[in-house]
Amino acid sequence: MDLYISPMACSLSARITVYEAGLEGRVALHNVRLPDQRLEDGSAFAAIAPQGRVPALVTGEGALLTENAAILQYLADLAPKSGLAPPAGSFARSALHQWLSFIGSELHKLVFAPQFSAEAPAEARRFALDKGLPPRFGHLEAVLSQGGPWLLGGAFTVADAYLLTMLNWAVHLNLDTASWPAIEAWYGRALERPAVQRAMAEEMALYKAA
Ligand SMILES: N[C@@H](CCC(=O)N[C@@H](CS)C(=O)NCC(=O)O)C(=O)O
Repeated sequence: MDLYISPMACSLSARITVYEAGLEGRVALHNVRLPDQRLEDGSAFAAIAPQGRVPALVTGEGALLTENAAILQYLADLAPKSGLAPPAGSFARSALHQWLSFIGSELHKLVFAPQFSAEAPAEARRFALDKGLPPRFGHLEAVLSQGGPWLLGGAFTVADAYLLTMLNWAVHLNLDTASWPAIEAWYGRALERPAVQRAMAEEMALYKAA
């Protein structure tokens, strides 16, 4: 199957998932140049994924799957023993879904997406950081300081992989995260994982070369 991603975007979480799950032999990774919506061979990304957003996954049967939350769970389910997603039907699986939704809507789109949009007015960016971020990171901080080490407790899941991309962006934006020590500690733990280090090193190299 084919996975379409772009360096240091939210799709980094899908690359991490591929490495955490040991799926390298089953999933081919393709780099998408988001600014011109082209693949590395110059062809149009829209021919694969008409919405033009990463990640996008094309299964061996040729079916297109979009939306990070769906793709991450699909990949995790290919390697159930990895523990990257709890079994379908369990409460823990719904808790995973809860975190993927929280990260995708409350953090990714509400807080961080405006920071990287050339069209977002400065006031919208400021509002997202000043009013949007603190209560949401506050919620995360409370959960991580009472539980952990990972979002769902003992096992690193695809929700942690997705959250990592948010923290990478926070660092990139030079946000002061000192008020959220449990989040900082969680980020430090995540960065120690070999799959995370490998994925980050590869994507940083691609990002700098772009
Ligand atoms: N709702 C989508 C959003 C994905 C998304 O926003 N991807 C960004 C990169 S982090 C993207 O492809 N942006 C390019 C664009 O919107 O033109 C998901 O959860 O997968």
